[in-house]
Amino acid sequence: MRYVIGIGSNIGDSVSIVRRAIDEIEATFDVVVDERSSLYRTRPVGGPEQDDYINAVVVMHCDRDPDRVLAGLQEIEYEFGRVRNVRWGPRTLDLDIIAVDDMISVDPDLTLPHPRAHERGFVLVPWHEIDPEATLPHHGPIENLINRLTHDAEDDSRISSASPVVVVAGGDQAPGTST
Ligand code: A4P
Ligand code: MG
Repeated sequence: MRYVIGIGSNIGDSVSIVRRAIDEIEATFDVVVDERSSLYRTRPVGGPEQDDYINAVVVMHCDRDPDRVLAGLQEIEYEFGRVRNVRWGPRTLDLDIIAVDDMISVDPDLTLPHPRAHERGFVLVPWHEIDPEATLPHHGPIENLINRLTHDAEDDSRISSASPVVVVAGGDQAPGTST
């Protein structure tokens, strides 16, 4: 199965946390990720006033069932000290399953595709970087979804996450600063 995983952090050294989380994903599921996006600095969407996020998306192939993958991701979140309290509040690490092949699920414990992915630049833009042809079940090509976000964003906070600042292109390069 092909998994698209969204990664976010806005507490602590988020650039390092996101990179280490990708290493943990590879170790936990005994895979090498097929693709990893750049790291993006994005404005927070929803929730209380909080710091900018670092977001990234990875694609991996894994034989495990989605509920087992979700459990593994939640263990990694806890290893990084994630505490769940405020909905959409700040977090050291958030790992979401964005899509698994073309699977559709309405189970609240694991909704596929992720119920808000189609309207979130901080998911769509990094995903598009590594898979420009991707489509989201129910919603169509992610390229169209991004164009729609950008188009609607004249006075909408989503513009900042639809046009994020690329922080790091991967590797050992020091993070750049946002403009
Ligand atoms: N769950 C259901 N479907 C899924 C899925 N596809 N992937 C359930 C992962 N989890 C899924 O998640 C709550 C419950 O969702 C879990 O128990 C799981 O069984 P959570 O991670 O505990 O809580 P959360 O992340 O606070 O809630 P939620 O609704 O997942 O938040 P979102 O929608 O992920 O938003 N702004 C920027 N710029 N960047 C961000 O990364 N993230 C959020 C969180 C808000 N604003 C942001 C960002
Ligand atoms: Mg989450």
